[in-house]
Order: sequence, then structure tokens, then C-alpha cells
Amino acid sequence: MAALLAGSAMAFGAAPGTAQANDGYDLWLSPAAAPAASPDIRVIGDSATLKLAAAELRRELTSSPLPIVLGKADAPDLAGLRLPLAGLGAEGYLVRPATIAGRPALVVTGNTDAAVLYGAFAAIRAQKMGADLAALDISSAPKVKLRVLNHWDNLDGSVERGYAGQSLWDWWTLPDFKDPRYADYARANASLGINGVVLNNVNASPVSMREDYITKAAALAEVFRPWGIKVYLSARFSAPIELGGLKTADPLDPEVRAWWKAKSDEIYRAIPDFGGFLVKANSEGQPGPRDYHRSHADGANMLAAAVAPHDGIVMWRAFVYAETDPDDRAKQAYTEFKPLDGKFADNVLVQVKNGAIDFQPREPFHPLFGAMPKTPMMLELQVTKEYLGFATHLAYLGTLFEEVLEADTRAKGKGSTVAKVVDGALEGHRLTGMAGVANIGRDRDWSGSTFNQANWYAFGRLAWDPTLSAEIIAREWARQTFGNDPQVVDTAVAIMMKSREAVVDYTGPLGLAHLMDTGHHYGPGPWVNELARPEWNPTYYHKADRDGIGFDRTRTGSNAVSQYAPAVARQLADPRTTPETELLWFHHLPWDWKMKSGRTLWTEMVAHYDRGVATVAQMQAQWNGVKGKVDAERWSKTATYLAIQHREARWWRDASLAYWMSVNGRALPAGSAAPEHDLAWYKAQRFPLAPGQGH
Ligand code: BDP
Repeated sequence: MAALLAGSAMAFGAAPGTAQANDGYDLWLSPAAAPAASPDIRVIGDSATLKLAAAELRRELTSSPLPIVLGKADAPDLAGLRLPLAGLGAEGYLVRPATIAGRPALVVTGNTDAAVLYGAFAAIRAQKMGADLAALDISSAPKVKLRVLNHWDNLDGSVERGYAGQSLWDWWTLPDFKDPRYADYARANASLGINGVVLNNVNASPVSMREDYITKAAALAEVFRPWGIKVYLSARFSAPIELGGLKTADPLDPEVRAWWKAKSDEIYRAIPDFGGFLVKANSEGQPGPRDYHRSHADGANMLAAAVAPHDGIVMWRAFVYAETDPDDRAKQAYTEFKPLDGKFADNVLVQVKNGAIDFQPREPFHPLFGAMPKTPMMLELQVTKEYLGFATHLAYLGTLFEEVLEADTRAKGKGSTVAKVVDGALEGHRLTGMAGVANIGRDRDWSGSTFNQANWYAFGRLAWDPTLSAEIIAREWARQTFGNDPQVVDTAVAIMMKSREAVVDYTGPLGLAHLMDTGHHYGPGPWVNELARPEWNPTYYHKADRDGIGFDRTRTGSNAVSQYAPAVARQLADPRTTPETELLWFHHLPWDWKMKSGRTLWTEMVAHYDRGVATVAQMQAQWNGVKGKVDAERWSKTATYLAIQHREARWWRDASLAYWMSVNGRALPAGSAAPEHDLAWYKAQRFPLAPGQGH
């Protein structure tokens, strides 16, 4: 808390006539200014979590027309009320007026302390959204059980694909020094209902399992616990060799199994509520069970057995593709995992990225969703914007997350959405999860820009309820972040809602993907074709030549469409029934292909690139319209970042068009500006020091 208070006090000089300066530290929560009238709050019970809940209400509520009573449903005075809490499970909350000991009060309750805390945050959110507390009657239970941030943080403080500064975790000074920021971080997560944190990178160092690092992780777990948050660790599959001195990491080897069991017991002695392991195996050079000719299920089940006595779980990633496999990369995860359905232990979830390639600005939903009915499928989303302009470009990802959650797998008829696969409704799974690759670092504003905070927010809200609307979430966030001026809120929401499509337009419209430059993934590189592995090259994905462009994933090509349920596969097999947003993902088409608009594919593509750049210009103009209505500090950083984004949108467009023209020999349609430089110039750009490349 201390840091949060200090953060708000650290005001930079506000320009005259503007709202107070704000460095973004407070996120969507209140600044530390003392409330006008501290509401009358009674806490029944004395757990640390209940105390935090009461403190939040005291700090965040401007006033309350009723005294507030906080406590678990079975607490004295509340138990007799017979409140309808049966369907709310362990984490659902209820907030409503009731008469307690003859006096009217607003009750904030649930079946556990954490539920009460979530209820307190819900009441705060409702008031900030304009609700009258006297008439508040809300209840909600999370639809997804494990709502987890994945930190790709390395033990040396760097963050793989992190664009908001160094890792929050200072492993070097842990466990002794517990930076007050750790609690502020946990508080922000709890305000959204996030209940788990994987502390270390999926490209894991075995050192995170060493005794001293377990002690460090335990110190973080202690800070997070009252906020309802468990810690998890990414496990390096070969740790029994590197740490244990064994000769093998074969998951069927008794010594290896015993090593993991002993290691798990050790972790649970230090962290009794440890959540479990996240594993990236046999992917991009990471070790795994395939090294021993064992399956992913063998590997996952070994770890699952080690944590099962402690109620731990294993999140086993399906992000696999092998250089030895010449098949379409988009097919490989399904090919490898689908036959394993039914072979995983009960406490394993298979964690699947939203799309089959890799967090591109747009991807069709991953064919594994709906294809493994016996296995809990955990959705992995990338909150950090590796492929959408790092921290600088404004891209609200709520719409991307919503698009995948709403996608209909047709696995069990119409309405078999990814959301229903993920929340377990489709197959009746109780173990469910959603993971977000965090965009959080040590920057004062946590996420590298004000609007990036909205992506953390949207992930948390959607993990609680995957059916929420991206627009409503944007509005909630904007109102809590910028205050109640309708012009500011409407402007922020309008900018957010079109921002992701703008990125799609200027980086890769109509289903194109993976066109970025090598390694750092910043900026365009559609020409790159010399990397060692074929599927690392953008040319592998777009397959453009003089005659046409796109990846044929129908029967005449890789037949990836056959991995979808028949109704979806049929739709995608024909370019005329494939959504144009995904056209070139599934089809290789001539440049003169007739689009629904009547334009040729080439003319339409150019129009998208132009629209992307124009949308960013509009976003700039809209933001200029709220100058003076948003504090100067956040306003000007956003304005400057939008200017960078505009310049770079133009760069993406120009470089891409220059390249496509060199391939297809066509001219630009009338009215479309020529690229600023020639292709050689774009090809010559180098960014060896771009952030987020890890080690
Ligand atoms: C890719 C990232 C890489 C990650 C990998 C993963 O470029 O840094 O390690 O995903 O998810 O998008 O494992």
C-alpha cells in the first residue's frame, strides 16, 4: 500500500488548466486521496483478507448511504439471513442490502474470505460506474477456476517479450526485502479476480527450483496470499539432470519420478498453497518427454502425480512445433495432442494459445478447442503486445480476446464457443483455466502505457467471465481510469474499440500473419526467407508470388481446415464462404480474386493498409480533442506514443506494399500514396537493441 500512496503523491507539474498530474501508478484504482466521508464499515471476522477488503472499501468508496457489513456467509449475524449463496461456490460474492440486528446495511459476503474481497471490489466498481449503493444487489461467481497471469520473467530481471521495464520480482533481494510494490500488484490483480501467478518464464531456468529460489518464491506467495492469489512455477523438464545430477529426465524413469515428487514436497513445505507447474516442453528447443520417445501425456502425468497429493495442478502447453516436422506449423499441435485426449491425469490442463501459430494480431481460433473433449483446455492469451507494436502502439486487446472466446468451434453443434470450451460448460469440466502472458514490469505505470493497462484489466475481467463484452469492459476501465467526464470516456472507448483492427490493417490484413522482422518481432519483414527453419520465415506464411498470395490450408494444400469440426471445415474449405478477415490464412488466391466489395484482392489489400494508417490518424485527432481534460502527464505520453504509432503504421504499410509490389509487379491503385522509401531501405533497417528479447 505504501508504494501506492507514494505513487500518487509523486505528481509531476500539471499544466495549468489540466486535471492533476498522474503517472499511472494507481491503474484503474483510486488515487490515495482521503475519501470525503469514510463509510461506516463493520467487519465480522478478523482474517487478513477481510481486513484488506474493508480497507479497500474505506479507501475507494466516496460515501455510502448505508453502513456496510462485511463477512463470510457463515459469520454470526450473517448466517441467519439465509442469503442465496449456494450457487456461488468458493469465490462468488453477493452484495445487497439487508437488515442486520434491526438496522439496514449493505452486506458484502461470500463463502470464503476471498469471495468477500471480490465482493468489495465489485461494490467499488459498481459505485464508480454510477450505481447507487443503497439499491445495489449484485452477485457473481467466476466462470473459470484458474485465472492466471503468466510472467515470462527471467531470474536475472529481464522479461522475455516484456516492454514495461525489468521484472517486478527482485529475485536478488528476495526473500528479505519485500518491495511494497508486490502488494500493490496483488491488489490490482485481486480487484479483477485474478487468482494465480506463474512467476517465471516458460523458457525456464532450472534454478527457479533450487532451494534458495523456492524460499524467494515463498516470500512472494506470502505477500499474495491474503489477496487470494496462489503462485505457480514454470518447470524446466530437464531439471532432474541439471539440479538433481540424474542421467536422464525420462518421465517413466523411477528415479526421475522420485526426484519430482521430492521436489514437489519440498516446494509445498515452503508454500503450502502452491498452485502447481506450467510446462513448455519440446517446443523451440526446450527439453521434454519427446526427447525420451515419451508422449506429452507421460510428461504431464509424471508432474501431475508429484503435485496431486497436495492438490496441485499442471498446466501443460500445447505450443509445440518441430523443425523435424515438414507439415504446416499450424497443424502440428493438433496432430500431436488430439490423440492424447483422455490420456492426461485429472489434475492436468492443456494450455492452448488462442490461435494455431503464435499470438498474431489476428488468427483463427486454435483447432484444438473443442477437439479434446476429455481434457480441460486452458486458453492462453498474450497480454503483452509482442506482435502488436510492443508498449508503444495503442491496441486494445479486449476485442481480440472477445473474438476468440466468441468463435464457434461447432464441436457439439451451434453455440459451442471457445468460451464454453474454456469455462468447462461444453463438456462439464470443473477444472478450468485462462492464462494471460503478462504485460507488467517495473515501469511506473506497470504496463508501459496507460492504455496497455486496459489489456491487463480486460484479461482479468474476461477470465472471471468470458462472456463479458469487450466494449463494456473498455467503458468500465476508461471510467475508472480517467473519471466521469463523458467526453473523455467516450473518446477513450472509441479509440480502443477500433485500435486492434487498425493494427491488423497496417501489419497484415485479410488473414495474413507472421510478417514481422526476425528475433525482436518489431516492424515489417515480409521478405525474410533465409532463416534456418522454414516456419521461421515470413515467406513461409504468405507464399506470395507473381500470381497470388496466401497459405492454402484446404485439401489442395496442407488441409489444416480438416482439423476443425466438419461444419467449420466446410465453411473454411471455400474462399467464398471463408470470412474475409481470415481469407489468406486459409487460401492461396490470385491477386485479381474478386472480393465481396467488388474490388480485386490487391486493391482491397492496399485499401486495408491505407485504412490502418488513417485510423491511427483519427485516433490521434480524437485524443487531441480531450487535451486538457485528461491530466497532462498521461495525456502527453499517450499523444507522443500515438505519433510514434502513426509513423510506424506508415512504415509497416509502406514496407509491406513496396515488397508486395516487388513480388506481383503491380502498381498501386489510384489515390494510394507511393511508399516513402524503396524496398532496399526497408530491408536494411536493423534493431539489435529492441526490448523484450530476453536471454
Ligand atoms: C513466442 C515468443 C517466444 C516465446 C514463445 C512461447 O516469441 O519468446 O517463448 O512464443 O510462447 O511468441 O513459448
